Amino acid sequence: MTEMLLKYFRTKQNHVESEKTYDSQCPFCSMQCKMQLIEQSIVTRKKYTTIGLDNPTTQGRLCVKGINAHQHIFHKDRLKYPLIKVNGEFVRATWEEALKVIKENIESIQERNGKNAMSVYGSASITNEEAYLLGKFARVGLETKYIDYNGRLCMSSAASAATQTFGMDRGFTNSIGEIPSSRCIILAGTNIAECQPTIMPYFEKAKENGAYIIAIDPRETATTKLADLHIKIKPGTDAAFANGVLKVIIEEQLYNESFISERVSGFEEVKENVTSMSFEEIESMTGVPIEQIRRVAHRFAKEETGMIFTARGVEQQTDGSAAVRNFLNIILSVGKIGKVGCGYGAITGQGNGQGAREHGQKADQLPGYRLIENEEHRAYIAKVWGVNKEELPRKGVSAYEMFEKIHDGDISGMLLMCSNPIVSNPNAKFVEEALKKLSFLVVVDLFVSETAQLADVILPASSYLEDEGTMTNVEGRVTLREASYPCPEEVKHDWQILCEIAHVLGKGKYFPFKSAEDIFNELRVASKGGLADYYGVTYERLRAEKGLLWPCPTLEHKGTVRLFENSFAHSDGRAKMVSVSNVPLVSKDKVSEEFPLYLTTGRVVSHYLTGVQTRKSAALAARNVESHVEIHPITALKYGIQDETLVKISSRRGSIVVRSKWSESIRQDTLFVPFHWANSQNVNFLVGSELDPTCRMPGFKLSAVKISTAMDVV
Ligand SMILES: Nc1nc2c(c(=O)[nH]1)N[C@H]1C(S)=C(S)[C@@H](COP(=O)(O)OP(=O)(O)OC[C@H]3O[C@@H](n4cnc5c(=O)[nH]c(N)nc54)[C@H](O)[C@@H]3O)O[C@H]1N2
Ligand SMILES: Nc1nc2c(c(=O)[nH]1)N[C@H]1C(S)=C(S)[C@@H](COP(=O)(O)OP(=O)(O)OC[C@H]3O[C@@H](n4cnc5c(=O)[nH]c(N)nc54)[C@H](O)[C@@H]3O)O[C@H]1N2
Ligand code: SF4
Ligand SMILES: [Mo]
Repeated sequence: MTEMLLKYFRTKQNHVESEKTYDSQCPFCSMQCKMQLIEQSIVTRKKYTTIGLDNPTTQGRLCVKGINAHQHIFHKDRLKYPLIKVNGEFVRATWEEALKVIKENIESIQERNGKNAMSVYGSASITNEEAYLLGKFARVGLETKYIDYNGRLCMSSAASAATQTFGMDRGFTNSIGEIPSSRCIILAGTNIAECQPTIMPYFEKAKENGAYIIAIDPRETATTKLADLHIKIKPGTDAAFANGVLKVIIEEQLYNESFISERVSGFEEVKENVTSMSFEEIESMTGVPIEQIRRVAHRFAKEETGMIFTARGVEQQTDGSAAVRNFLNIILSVGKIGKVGCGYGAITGQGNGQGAREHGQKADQLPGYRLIENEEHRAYIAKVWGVNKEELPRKGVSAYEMFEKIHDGDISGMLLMCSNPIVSNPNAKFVEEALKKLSFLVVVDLFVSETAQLADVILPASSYLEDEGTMTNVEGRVTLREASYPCPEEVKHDWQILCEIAHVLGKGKYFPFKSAEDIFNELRVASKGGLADYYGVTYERLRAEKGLLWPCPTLEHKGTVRLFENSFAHSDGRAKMVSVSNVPLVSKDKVSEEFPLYLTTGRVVSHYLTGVQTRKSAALAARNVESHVEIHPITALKYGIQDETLVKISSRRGSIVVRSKWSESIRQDTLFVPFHWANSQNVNFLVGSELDPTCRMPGFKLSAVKISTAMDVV
């Protein structure tokens, strides 16, 4: 028997004929865990395993998505050559054919309807080099003002809040390693345990060190379990909650007078605002007892150190930007910033959610956080790009508003790179109709996503294993993603694709790049002197120093670990507090007799965004094969909903059918549906089109809905 076993293992081992390893970074969230793919050749097949690699941010950890990331890359449905739609069917094409169709269509659209009739929709899952190049491609290659990207749906509230309050937006004001030194941590609308799992040890360590952790979420989650105090807030009322905390801090004189007088403006205005409010009003709006509000204020103000983190629960609201500013007001009022263990963190979402919002993909932006409407900024970038300042287009509109422009007839062509907007945008039916109206749509993707199905041309892009480039992670650390796996068949890198399209459009001289590093070296110069200054960052340094936190303005500069130690980024050096109303400027969807429940949306650990990638991964798909609605059993009984049955959820905009999941962890007035599934399970059919007036963020986290068993309504 032993001999048989030995023989079995020996033969099994012998089967491994060769082994190769490839270093990369996970294609999913902002932690950007460093990883290695091990490829073993075993007689007729290949075996793949992913392991974590040590690095300063994630220290070799991986979560379930990272461990299984390679599965979608080797999936049979991966796009391997260009496709052109002929009579409604996709047919295989050569790159020459695809580029010819693209050239003819873009030229004819722009001749007919002007340069701005073409648009570009980008992504924060591409590298810094590609995000930078996409901005340049729109302004110089297509000469259109219409470019925006999926980060508008993700980071725009936090970004605009930090810019307005601090004068500058880098998600984390401190390095991630400072979290364990914080004595009081507020986690507002973030589910890090499922969404950035490898960050958890920093918070666990803080807790071991005695930190008091407060989590604000309408649901109990794996994250709220870590907390000492869970504030089970009514969705959409974080701004009012923060006003309550400020009111206690101000009325009980827990604020830091010297910090305010030396480093802050606007305090008096905030004081007046919260003094005019009543605790009763705040309690009834938020559903949070005054006692809890008081406990938060006391703890945060009195502990030696404290940090606040926000994510999409607070931010994806039509007053998301104001709500974040109100949390920043709390930090400023007690002077907890610019010191060890004191600061703010917007928990960035996508892999390059930070870097992709800095270098010109946004409608109003040029590289290095420069502004497209600022004459000096235009002049500087025009010079770097070798064009006339006057030739640079002006600012365009936000992601969702581009779909409105299509309906209005202003935009008739789009190049879409690395996004699936008919699943991820609010008012999804309207977005789908817009894309169908386009006379020409090019989609660059790894797969034929739901959106790609509507394209005229689909171009196959390389993945995280194949495409080298830099990504700026959750803490603002620029990292070099090594990637050396060969591109399958005719797949090309996103940056190569942009260069090739620019060439056929006669703009090749502006896009002479032969490698990602070439592009990075131009980005360095373009960002020089801007707020997000990468000039001192080089590939060589990134390899040697394991990443650098920006701003890093010179080759000798060590990178900036902690921001705002002595002054803020506004010209007077002060942070700007601002008074925030409990009632948002753009009214939120209201519950009524017909639509009596709040719906909020978000994520589960095993799937990523619209699920195009993770639904292709057998190990991940098996964990959640379909969508679901979390519903409190008492609410379920009220509406006759059994556990594990199909239910219909409707809002004023549409309906979906998903499976019920009873859970006592959610508020009785609230439902939760993840957004990783399409078609009849696409929760964005329910979400409305109202946008935050400051940053144009949609209100993904709040809709008024009704629920019934699917049978009742069929
Ligand atoms: N597994 C997984 N990880 C991911 C992603 C993914 O799709 N899947 N996506 C990545 C991306 S791009 C992003 S942006 C991040 C998102 O990361 P998170 O923002 O942490 O994720 P969400 O689940 O969208 O929302 C967080 C929490 O907000 C709560 N919430 C809902 N409404 C409210 C409210 O009104 N107030 C408060 N205080 N809380 C509320 C929800 O119950 C939820 O638990 O995750 C990244 N990581
Ligand atoms: N209801 C609701 N809706 C939401 C949210 C929510 O919480 N609730 N969250 C919002 C947020 S935070 C975000 S970030 C958005 C994101 O939503 P989307 O922008 O739609 O993002 P993905 O689903 O990741 O789509 C990425 C597409 O690009 C492809 N892809 C992956 N890697 C590459 C690459 O390297 N190159 C190219 N060319 N293609 C690639 C994938 O196959 C996929 O089809 O969704 C938003 N929508
Ligand atoms: S999904 Fe995020 S936490 Fe998980 S392995 Fe990838 S980068 Fe790391
Ligand atoms: Mo996101």
